[in-house]
Amino acid sequence: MTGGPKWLRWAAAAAAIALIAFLPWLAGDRTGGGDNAGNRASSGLDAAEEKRHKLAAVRRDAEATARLCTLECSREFRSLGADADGAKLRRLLGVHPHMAYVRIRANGGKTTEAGAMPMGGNGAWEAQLVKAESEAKAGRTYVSEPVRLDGSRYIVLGVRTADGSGTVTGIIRQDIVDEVERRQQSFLRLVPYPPEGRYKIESAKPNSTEDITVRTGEDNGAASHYHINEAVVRFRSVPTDAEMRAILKDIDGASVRKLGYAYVFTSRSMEAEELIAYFRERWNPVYAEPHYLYLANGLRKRKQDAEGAAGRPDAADGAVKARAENGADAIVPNDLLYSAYQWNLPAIGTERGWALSRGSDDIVIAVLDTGVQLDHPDLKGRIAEGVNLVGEGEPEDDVGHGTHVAGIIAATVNNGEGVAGLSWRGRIMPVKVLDSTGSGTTYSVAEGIIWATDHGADVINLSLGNYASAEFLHDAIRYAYDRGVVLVAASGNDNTDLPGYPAAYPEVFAVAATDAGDNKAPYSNYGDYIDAAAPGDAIASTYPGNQYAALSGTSMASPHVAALAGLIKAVNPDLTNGEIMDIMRKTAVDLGDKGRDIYFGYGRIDVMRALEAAEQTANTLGGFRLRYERRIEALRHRFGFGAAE
Ligand SMILES: [Ca+2]
Ligand SMILES: [Ca+2]
Repeated sequence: MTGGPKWLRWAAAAAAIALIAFLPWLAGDRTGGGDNAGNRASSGLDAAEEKRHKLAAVRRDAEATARLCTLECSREFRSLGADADGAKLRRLLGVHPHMAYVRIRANGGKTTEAGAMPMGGNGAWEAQLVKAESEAKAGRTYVSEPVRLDGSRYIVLGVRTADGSGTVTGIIRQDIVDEVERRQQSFLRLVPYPPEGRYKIESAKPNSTEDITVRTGEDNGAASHYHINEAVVRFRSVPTDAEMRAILKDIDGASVRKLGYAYVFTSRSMEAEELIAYFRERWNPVYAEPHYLYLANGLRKRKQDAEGAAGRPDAADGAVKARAENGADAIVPNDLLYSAYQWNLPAIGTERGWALSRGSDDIVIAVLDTGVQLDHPDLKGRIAEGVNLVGEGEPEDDVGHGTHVAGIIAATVNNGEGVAGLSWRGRIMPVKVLDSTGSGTTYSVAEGIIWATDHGADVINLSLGNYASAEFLHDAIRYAYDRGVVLVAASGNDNTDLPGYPAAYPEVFAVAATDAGDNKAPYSNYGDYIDAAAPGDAIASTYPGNQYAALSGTSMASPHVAALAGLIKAVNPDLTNGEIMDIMRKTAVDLGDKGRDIYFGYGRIDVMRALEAAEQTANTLGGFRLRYERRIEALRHRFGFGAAE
């Protein structure tokens, strides 16, 4: 999945600030935003309370993830018949490597098994399995208490097959629960993240290189991270070869990389501060700045079978039940985990919105993140060509964050399995800009934004951020915005009003997180740059290893908005990115203090209201001529013909 010639032009060089995925955060008690409005310095939680909320969120996410895992495995077990042979069982274990051992006992007594009991098996496992079989035979689902063994967590599960022909029992490895807990501690920044020194990066006060030390997760709230020996420079005119040689000599240069308008210089001996001073004194640049680190907070358009442009529901979508709700039709999908866990979709009017549109095959939403599990069964057919900008090979997810974000947008709806995404149609473009630690540089993020734009993304989701504003990143944002892309970003998980970037750039739609009671999520960042809020608490979605996990964080809120932007564009492809953002703001449900406020922006997004507004523009955006002109204009922006830079 590498790019074409256009990409090579951008890739000719290299650079670096780090962005971190804003991962999961927490929920719990209701903390109303309204009564705190006007208090810019605090959202009413002190550090200890914030930490307590975050720990509770991590615990809840882990527990919910264990339940999702158990429920999915039960479904797989139940769907087996007692006549399934060993080969079929082994295939099941191949798809679900967390199923360590499975056996079927037919009513007649015939036994089929696959896999191996952990630690070679012993009497304790056998006793649990026999108990599970006896419960299952009586028609009860059996789930054991978690068993800890050799660093892993297991449960024993037993069910009766759906056709009543026998029982299926097994030993399930639930390492995903520990992993979610561990990752969430980083993403909610309960622990210092990323580890100091990982990239030769020091923590700094925002927009300065004054060193501070990050000792606790709390310190992250005021920290930026940058490369010690690097600086990003945009010159007023492109340096000649001779000038570039002189610069490299002056700075004891190890390398220089170019992306877009900027250069990233690496010195063998000079530190960022000295490098910046040198460039400012000698070269009068547009800007010279540190190369920051960003942290997770979380083209080709291949035409699939065609459908109406607006993706209107049709009979081919199958067994979806409609129910009357507030006078409008609502659509309830059959995905296994939907009704019990996906509070976030009905909470924002998604079910009623689907009666208006379920998306379009033409829409591509880029997920700039840790990659995506490309063959996850609930994302099958929903992945467009992507790219890995932080390593070799495919943009596979080695963290979990990106796969979770992708599922919120596009997990296959109404396939009886796993979860439902917000859009039934359209595809995810996986752009891996964060590495196995969940962090990436300004360079990789800027590179990802430009790559996605050049390869046809309609929307870019950025569940990542840093408290430093980098002109270098802002250039890339403007590049995408000027070409019609809708950019959506998470505000961050430090419960601070310090503006985070890219969310706080004016071209970017900034998303705060709410819980199931429409309260501000205790961890969610806030400020006057927030555009809207979306659900971020205990959100169920896809996870690597063909699994499902519940995570919390503004990283989970942002993809709800990215998906909505895609649905709006499906309803009316002629809308500009600015108009799509306006529709999402104007149709948001006001929360907290009346009108726009620092916790919810314009309010919590509403899919139904937004799609209704988009339909109205489709009906009134007068006539063929205007539409024709807009399409030409959009093409001109996208491909640059005749455009002024
Ligand atoms: Ca599904
Ligand atoms: Ca409000």
